[in-house]
Amino acid sequence: MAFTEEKLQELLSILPDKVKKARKKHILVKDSSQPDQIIEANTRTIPGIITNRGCAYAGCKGVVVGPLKDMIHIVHGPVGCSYYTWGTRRNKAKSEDPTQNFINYCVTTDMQEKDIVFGGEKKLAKLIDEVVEIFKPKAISINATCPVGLIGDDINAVAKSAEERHGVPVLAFSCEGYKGVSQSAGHHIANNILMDKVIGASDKEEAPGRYAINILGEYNIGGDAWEIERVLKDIGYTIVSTMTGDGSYEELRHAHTADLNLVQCHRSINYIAEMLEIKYGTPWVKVNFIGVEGMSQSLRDMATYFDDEELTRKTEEVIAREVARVQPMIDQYRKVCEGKTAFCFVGGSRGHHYQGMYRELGIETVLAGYEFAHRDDYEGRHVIPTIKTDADSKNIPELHVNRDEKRFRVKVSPEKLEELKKKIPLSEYKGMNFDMQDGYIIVDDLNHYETDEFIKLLKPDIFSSGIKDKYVVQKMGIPAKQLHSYDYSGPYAGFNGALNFARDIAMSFATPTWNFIVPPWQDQPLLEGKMAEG
Ligand code: CFM
Ligand code: HCA
Repeated sequence: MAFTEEKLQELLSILPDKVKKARKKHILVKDSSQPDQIIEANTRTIPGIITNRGCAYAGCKGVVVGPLKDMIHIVHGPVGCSYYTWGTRRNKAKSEDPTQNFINYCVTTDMQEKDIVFGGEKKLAKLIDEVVEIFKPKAISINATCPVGLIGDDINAVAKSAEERHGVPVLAFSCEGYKGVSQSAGHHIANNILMDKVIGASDKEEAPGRYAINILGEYNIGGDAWEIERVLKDIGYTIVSTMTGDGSYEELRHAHTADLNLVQCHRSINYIAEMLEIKYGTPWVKVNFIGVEGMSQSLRDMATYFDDEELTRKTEEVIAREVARVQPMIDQYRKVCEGKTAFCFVGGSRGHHYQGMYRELGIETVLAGYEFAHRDDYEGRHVIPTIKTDADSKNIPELHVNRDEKRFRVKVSPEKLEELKKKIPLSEYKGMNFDMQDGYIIVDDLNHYETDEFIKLLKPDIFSSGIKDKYVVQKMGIPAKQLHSYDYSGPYAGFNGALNFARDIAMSFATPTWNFIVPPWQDQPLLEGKMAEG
């Protein structure tokens, strides 16, 4: 057992009682003898504790809306907020029509003191006029930052009158930063408006090809979506839209025509998946395109859903070809990685997606968690299918693809059911999503103090999280891999991505750089020691 409840109590003991009590609920020492372990999530961060979370505006504009390339995204607020979501998230996009690819622009009203005092609506309206004149975009978004809500600017009214003036759709997102407890609130706001105003807006009823899918919750960081799409197209899938990496307003309008929705990042887009099912009856499945095993399993799950001989054959053919190509090279990198340990703390889904890829490299994750996930992410099923015979279905067997508590159903013959049962394990998931050994840590909304302490106690060989803590950790002599931006490398998804990841992780162990750094606890007295001396 690497860690114990007692050690955790000790780690938290220096905190004020109220804080200690609050944090205790967000940290678990994995113990498989207790299958009902639960973690608290999606609650307000303790002020001053220094966490990695972002705000609702970051989740709406930065994450979900920002990657749509054929729209101009206006930030109504301070230039700093605009610059943050423009420069931090690695939104990558290509377009067949370069006049409709605005991904590199950073457009803002640059609110000043006088706008706060007298209101910023006129400035915003004028900016929309300029944007239409200069760029002629397919559509425009207005994204509210904190001051907009505080002073009461009515962005919906500005959007409506601009729409009438120019005949261009203007979507207003009331995603003021302070809404909710993290960027998660912003995902929800973005999902609602995209569903309300964009998805399904075209009058097309048929998908443009066979096996039509949408890839939801895939943001093309480092080109991930391009690698996934390469493989899916090769197998024969028709990709109606990707939400929202390298995505477009135009594509989104037809998204309702797909046969199946894939959900890569459940946290940020489950709302759209749910609404598409309710409104259009499109089923959805969780996928995980990270790692050779994750990718292969997800492709097989998709083929099982479509239940088509040709598609299944092609799926197996592509998996065999790709694995034969990348696995021997990954195995070489694995030799450098084997036996090492990692921390894997990311936003709302990569915390568990990357745990699988680490395992494929022989690296054990000793601490994992999410910045802002909800309990259904911690407890949700990793991937999918179960088969049950539904009492309501009058004994007609149905294939139930299970996600969280809900299921979608496809009627199948009894013979087909028997055949499928052999392929799909019957399982009911209970417990944590993180597949960790006993004694390791699952932590929600990790903060600066806990990062320091867990590193000292668990001494991971690699730390993976984001820009905010990367450099603190590297100065301790521990390689830090950003799993948000991939440290400007990538893609990391799909088969080629798994190879890139293996190479980058092996490189971070092999570099001689670490020999030049001595962690402070090895050559300096600890704080208590210093105080005792003084
Ligand atoms: Fe989903 Fe994301 Fe993530 Fe996320 Fe993010 Fe991101 Fe992330 Mo940074 S949508 S939850 S809000 S997978 S921006 S592409 S890397 S925290 S783990
Ligand atoms: C955000 C975006 C972010 C930040 C990354 C990081 C991203 O939360 O606003 O902290 O390193 O992936 O770009 O999550």
